[in-house]
Amino acid sequence: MALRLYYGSGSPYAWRVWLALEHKAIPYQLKTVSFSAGDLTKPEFSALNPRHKVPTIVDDDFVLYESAAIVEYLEERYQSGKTLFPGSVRQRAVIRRLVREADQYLTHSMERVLDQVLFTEQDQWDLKEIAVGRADFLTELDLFESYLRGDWFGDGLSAADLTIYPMLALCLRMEKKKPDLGLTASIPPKIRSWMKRMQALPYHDKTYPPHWKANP
Ligand SMILES: N[C@@H](CCC(=O)N[C@@H](CS)C(=O)NCC(=O)O)C(=O)O
Repeated sequence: MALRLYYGSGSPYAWRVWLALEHKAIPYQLKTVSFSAGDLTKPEFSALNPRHKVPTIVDDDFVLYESAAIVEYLEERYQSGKTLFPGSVRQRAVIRRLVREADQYLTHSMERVLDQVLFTEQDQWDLKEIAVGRADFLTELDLFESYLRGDWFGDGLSAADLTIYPMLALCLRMEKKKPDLGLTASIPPKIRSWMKRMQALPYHDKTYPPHWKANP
């Protein structure tokens, strides 16, 4: 049976895994869950992931959650398609470091803004919290800009790119709800060009969050 990916539209973590499956040309079945319908707390899903989060994969009888761990698993388990960790031992270590940095620091700043703009009623937005999160996020972007020396974050397209891109795309998407966030205008130049390369990937449009496609 094909590997199953439990996916939620708009989740940058689930998008990362979907991109990884496409990059490695691994056959998969996409099981889209609905956050609003409470699918993640239903018994069938809770039995797979006690944290009630996507992404979660089921590969034969093996269940795994946490996007970074899933991506590492896919790399080791499947030799198909292209590698997600190109380069030497040291270059691969840097890719892992970048994934950790994105998950730890970039995500933290992103979530400060996200919790307000996407998950709080507009009349209750804490504008100071948004401003602090936004400033942190831009500081992080500058650091990531300095990491980008060639076309990709690693020695070739890697797990680092597939981790960072969905996070940035989600941040820019927040401007739909709060246009004066001014994030798009503040993206540093190398990251701006890199985002265009990501958008040109053959599987970018296929994996673009369906509800964003429906409401561009
Ligand atoms: N550290 C986790 C984060 C996963 C996560 O937070 N997923 C969110 C969607 S972006 C989720 O499923 N949230 C549902 C909930 O918390 O109820 C990973 O990397 O997979």
